[in-house]
Amino acid sequence: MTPHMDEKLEPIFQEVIQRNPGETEFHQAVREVLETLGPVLVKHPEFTHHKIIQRICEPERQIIFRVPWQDDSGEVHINRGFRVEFNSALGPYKGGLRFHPSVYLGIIKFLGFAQIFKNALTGLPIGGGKGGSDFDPKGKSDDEIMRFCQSFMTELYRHLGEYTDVPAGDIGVGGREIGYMFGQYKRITNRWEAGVLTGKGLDWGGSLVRTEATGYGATFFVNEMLKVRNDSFEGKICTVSGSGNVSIYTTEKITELGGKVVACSDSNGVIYHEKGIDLELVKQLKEIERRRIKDYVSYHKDAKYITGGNIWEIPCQVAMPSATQNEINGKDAKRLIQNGCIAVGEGANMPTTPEGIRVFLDAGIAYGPGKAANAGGVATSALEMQQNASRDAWPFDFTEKKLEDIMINIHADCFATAEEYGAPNNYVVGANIAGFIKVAKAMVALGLI
Ligand code: NDP
Ligand code: 2IT
Repeated sequence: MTPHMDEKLEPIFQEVIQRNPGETEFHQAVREVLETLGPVLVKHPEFTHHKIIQRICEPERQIIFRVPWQDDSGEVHINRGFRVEFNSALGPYKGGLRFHPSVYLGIIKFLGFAQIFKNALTGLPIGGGKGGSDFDPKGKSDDEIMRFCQSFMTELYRHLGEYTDVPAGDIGVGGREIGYMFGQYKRITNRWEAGVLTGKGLDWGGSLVRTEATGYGATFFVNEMLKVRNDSFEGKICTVSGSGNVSIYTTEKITELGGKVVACSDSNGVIYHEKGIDLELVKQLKEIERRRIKDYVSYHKDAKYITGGNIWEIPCQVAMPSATQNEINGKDAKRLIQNGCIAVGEGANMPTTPEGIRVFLDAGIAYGPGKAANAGGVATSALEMQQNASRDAWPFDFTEKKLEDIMINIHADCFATAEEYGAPNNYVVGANIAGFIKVAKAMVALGLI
């Protein structure tokens, strides 16, 4: 099915482009959602009457600020900080912070927009938001990271709160950065307010399973798509791009479910290890020593490092993009299909271009879009907020089971919604419509705000 924009929605989309010039990733994310909403407006004329689409495309609040900091030699640097508080109909703004040199408003807005529908799909009380900075953490000392995080929070704190806006990690932001930001928030506000950030350390308010949640959740989602096709991970050859948080725990869960991950990557190159990726080594290199993935081959002589390589050229049955946006284009998607790929689950946000998505949908493979497949991370953040609110800490297995149940429900919701709207097996249609309807109904109920 080739998506096309409904004639009522086309002028709304054109207005979004005009009002947000140059924000190409934001336009892409809005187009992907609006292309699926035509039939919803037929069933729900009240959404048109209340201008829900126009309202949902305009963030409730956008904050852009200066982040000055000093490096170890005393030189001053200026970065730009962002927080886009997109929609709070269902709960406090919730979504990660990304530190990467490519960050600008268009990236934060695409992530924030997708987050609204993703968070709604979890069924938990969280609105949508996203933030970050064009700061590049690569090569920075621990002290430099701390000073940057403190400066970032010195402005951001006034916009946060457990009932207002609750950030977490994303690219370039993990437990270390959340720690420095939590410390600065506590110092400025004089409040030990656990619920203000998620992804905290286990000794100071964090939740078991949050570190693993996005990768585990994405794998559970793909497992559900495979089950529908009377299939499983057992014996499947898989490739998982990236080598950060999402990639690592996707690989861990795939392996537990009987699959074999033969390749991972970073922005410089690809590791191919036919025997199966040695995950303990990847954890040691990336989580502890903060090194590059190319160092993997100095420990495994039978593995190959392909400088500047394209991981999607490696034959696999299941592909799980877990690095960044637009990492699979139309050509990559065709190559994956030709090589026998039967399932794609997006751990990353918007990793497949519109052309790539078309190829997957036309081929009829199991394609799980990010806002459904990677919702396990933010869902477990919401479980962390529940534990913080009750000053409780749940055991690992209990929390993992909750995560698995949430992913099973999201899959079932997307699957049923796609059928209901005449697009069976199309999880793009299912995820966009199911997520949108939950938010739209709440927006109608809350009045014109
Ligand atoms: P990490 O910072 O832990 O890891 C990011 C990985 O992706 C690294 O291997 C990095 O390589 C690679 N990467 C990042 N940017 C690029 C780029 N422009 N080109 C090529 N490779 C790149 O981040 P996460 O694992 O947390 O995030 C990965 C993806 O998952 C993102 O799309 C994020 O939005 C999404 N996500 C994350 C969630 C979470 O809970 N953390 C939840 C839901 C989605 P290098 O080191 O070379 O930069
Ligand atoms: O994209 C995402 O869902 C995240 N980076 C996680 C957000 C969160 O608040 O846990």
